[in-house]
Amino acid sequence: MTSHTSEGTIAWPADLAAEFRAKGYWEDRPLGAYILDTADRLPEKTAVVDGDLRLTYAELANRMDAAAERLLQLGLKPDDRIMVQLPNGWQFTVLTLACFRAGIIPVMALPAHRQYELSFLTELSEARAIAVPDVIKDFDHQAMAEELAVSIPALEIILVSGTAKPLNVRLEEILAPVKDVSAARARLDATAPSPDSPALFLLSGGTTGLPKLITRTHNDYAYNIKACSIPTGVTEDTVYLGTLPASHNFPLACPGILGILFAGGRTIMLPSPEPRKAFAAIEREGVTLSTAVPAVAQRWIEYQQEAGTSQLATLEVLQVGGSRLPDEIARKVKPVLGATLQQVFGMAEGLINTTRLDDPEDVICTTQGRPVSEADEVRIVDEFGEDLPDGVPGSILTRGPYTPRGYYRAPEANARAFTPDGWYASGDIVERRPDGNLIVQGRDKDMINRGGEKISAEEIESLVYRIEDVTMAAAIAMPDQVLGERLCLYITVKPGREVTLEQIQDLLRRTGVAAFKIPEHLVVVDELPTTKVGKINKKDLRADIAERLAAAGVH
Ligand code: OOB
Repeated sequence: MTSHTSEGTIAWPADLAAEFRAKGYWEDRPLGAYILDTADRLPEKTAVVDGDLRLTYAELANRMDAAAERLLQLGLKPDDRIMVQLPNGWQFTVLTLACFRAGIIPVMALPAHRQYELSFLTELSEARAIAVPDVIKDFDHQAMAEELAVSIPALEIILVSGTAKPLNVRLEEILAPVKDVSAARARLDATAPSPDSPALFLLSGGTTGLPKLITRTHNDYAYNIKACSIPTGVTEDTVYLGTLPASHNFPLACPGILGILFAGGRTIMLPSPEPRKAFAAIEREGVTLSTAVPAVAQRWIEYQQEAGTSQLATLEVLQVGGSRLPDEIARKVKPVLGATLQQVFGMAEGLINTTRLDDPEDVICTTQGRPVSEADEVRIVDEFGEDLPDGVPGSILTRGPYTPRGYYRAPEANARAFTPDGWYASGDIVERRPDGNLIVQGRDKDMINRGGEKISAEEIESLVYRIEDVTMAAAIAMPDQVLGERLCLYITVKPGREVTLEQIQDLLRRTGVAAFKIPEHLVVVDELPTTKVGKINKKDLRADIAERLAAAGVH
């Protein structure tokens, strides 16, 4: 492991790596090889559907290899990074697979990210290319990419899906098929990336400051995908609807789009979970499996209760995760949507827990399940790191064959989030039941979970301090009926000054911060409560906002 990116990556200890191989968790194959296998086995079967466009496995594999070669011809080299900011569509899938084949590392940005996040991620990853759509909902992603390239000289190549300006590269040309792919395939096979090397960078939910990059290797990610496919019951008959942003680990690989492509099923790519369109896609394609965050599951339930459609007849399983699913909503999934609920408590850093499809109703509706692999190690500990008995909530620690040992180039964050012997502390407060199922009870990380999108409180606070009249700022989670949580900001201001929510929102928008991170509620106070050691007491603030909401009649 001598590549540029592997230097910033903490590898698993050699003895463990050997054990993961011996036990068959790591198969030492690059991710692209699994797709080629499926294409050999089921060439004529439909792999990817996006609106009217349908790609068979043979066509998908053809485009994957053709695109991999074209990316290399553009001047990208194995181990180079490419920022990927694309909505759910066939282009996302083909580009991602092409990167895996060429050994180019996609950095999985979110469609909602803006200048602020993208410039940080581009610099941290030293990306040489970026792939964006032209315009989405009036926002000009191409112009944003061009601005990024001006301020970051290393970013040389702009790929644009849709209409590309003359100096940029049209993504669809890169992703086009070739007549005969065999020569390209042979060349790519000969230079296939090492299975131990980074395959992609996922983004951390972020507890401190800006997002961190999580290196996922071919070996560990392939195992993530395979291990998740078992409890979800993926086969070549699975028809999967992906509506959550595909750059999230959950719809990408748990088992997600990649799991379905490994198994020979069919994936339907849809850029939004809006029920009318999602239900129509489910009916048209005979979708059997989909993935939602709790807010989306709730929307689907409400829509189905109102509209009483017969469009969900084929839907067998709905996976729900990303934030805590309230038990009351969990109980409605089967009766209203007709699908078996699978709760998923996972993280881009690795560990995935799921309920099993044949679990008793009580487990499915009130727990977040158990690890997908027998090799996942989970401990629940108190504040001194001592193991707690079942039934007592504590901090979760985890290790395993698909849970990396550290963030990319982030020694400080690593010192905080990883123990010296490689346990990752996700910051979730979890109770383990005697039957092994986990219940997420809360968290001790300074993060807001807005309908599954994670917001670091510290990141927002540091931006708000750019307003001179703000003397203290604290971002906290405010309970919300729809999203579970929204971002609420408490501030104190200089005497005689006034700072409004609009002013703060405006500043963040101008800074180019993703819309989901913009505070939705502001409370200006004379003083912020502090703890004994002088830190802002966020527990008191959360109680305060709950009281204020109750007083205002919001439940
Ligand atoms: C998923 O991944 P991330 O990296 O966006 O966020 C991870 C964090 C967890 O540490 C936890 O705080 C929260 O999201 N979370 C849940 C949860 N699932 C995730 N909290 C309560 N209940 C759940 N079911 O969110 C993610 C990655 C892969 C699969 C599923 C979710």
